[in-house]
Amino acid sequence: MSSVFLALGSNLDAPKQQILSAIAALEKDPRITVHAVSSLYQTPAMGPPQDDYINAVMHLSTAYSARELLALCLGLEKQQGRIRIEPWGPRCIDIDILLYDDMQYQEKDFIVPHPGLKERLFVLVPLYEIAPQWILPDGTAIATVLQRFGDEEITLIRRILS
Ligand code: PH2
Ligand code: MG
Ligand code: MG
Repeated sequence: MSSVFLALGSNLDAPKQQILSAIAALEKDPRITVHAVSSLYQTPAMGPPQDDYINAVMHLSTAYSARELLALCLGLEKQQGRIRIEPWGPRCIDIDILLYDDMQYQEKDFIVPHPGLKERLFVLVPLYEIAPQWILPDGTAIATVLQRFGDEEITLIRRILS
């Protein structure tokens, strides 16, 4: 079994419901055991001007390989009606693999850990909530990464539902 953290994000078509549906679908999968789900956070959009996002992070164990899990996540996005228009544009659901064990993998279509992990407070804050002691594959603690950000920025990541 592998230990995985996923990031979920939505800012279209009832974002809160989109996140909860994706979590429910993952919980139902017989090859996935969910250990923890963060609170839901309302976060300012990174990228072109658009509505705020709802973001969350979950921790699970799975028998799926990283590639299998990626395919599953993309399938769930499709099932929930995601249409890819612009790279950083609004989306009804985005499910990203943040960490897969201590894997460090870099291909054109798939990079683990997620390349934005250390720069995105909308990922770091929920990740820290459920895994405050976690060490990233490069040896950095999540807590240390978070310390680089100011309190003002961090307060923009608003917990809305625990
Ligand atoms: N996802 C993006 C682009 N910008 N901004 C926030 N706040 N949350 C996201 O999940 C997000 C984003 C592309 O994946
Ligand atoms: Mg994605
Ligand atoms: Mg993403």
